[in-house]
Amino acid sequence: MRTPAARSAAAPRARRGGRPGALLVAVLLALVALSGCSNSEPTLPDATRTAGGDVGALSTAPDGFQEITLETGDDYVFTPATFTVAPGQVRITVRNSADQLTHNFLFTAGAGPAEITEQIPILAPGESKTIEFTVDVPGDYGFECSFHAQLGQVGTMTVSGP
Ligand SMILES: [Cu+2]
Repeated sequence: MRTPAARSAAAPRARRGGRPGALLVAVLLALVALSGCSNSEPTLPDATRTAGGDVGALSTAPDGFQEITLETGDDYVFTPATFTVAPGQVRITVRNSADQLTHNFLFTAGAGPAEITEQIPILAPGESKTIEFTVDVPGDYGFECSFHAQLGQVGTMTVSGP
C-alpha cells in the first residue's frame, strides 16, 4: 500500500502522508469485492467495467443473424443483463474480460417458453465465445452463469412478439 502508485491514486491531496486515503481505498475495494455476494440484483458496477463500443448493441449481420455481444468480468454480472430480439436467428457472443473468474453461459432450464440448448459450457478469463440458435416463441428466456447464478449472475433475453 506504500508504493508511489498507490499513494498517488489514493490521495492526490494526501492528509499526513496519505495513509488514511490508502485505508479508504482498501475499504472501498473490499466493498466492491463483497457487493457481488450481498447483492442479488445484477446491476453494473460502473467503475469496474470499460464499456466496449460493441457490447450490448443488437445488430443484424449480412447473413441475417441478429447479433449481440455480452460482457462479463471479475464480478457476477452480464452486461447487458437484459436484451430483446425478434423471432429468428440469434448469434450471442460472450466476452469474459476478467483476470481471475471463469464463467459460462446457458439458458436456464425450464425458465423460457421454449428450450434453448445451445450454451457456452466454460469461458476462461480473456476468452470470447459465440453461440447461434433460432428462436421462434415470444417470451422471456432466463439465462445464467451456472457457476455464479446464486450470486446473481443471471439475465433475461426477451423475444418480442411477431
Ligand atoms: Cu460466472
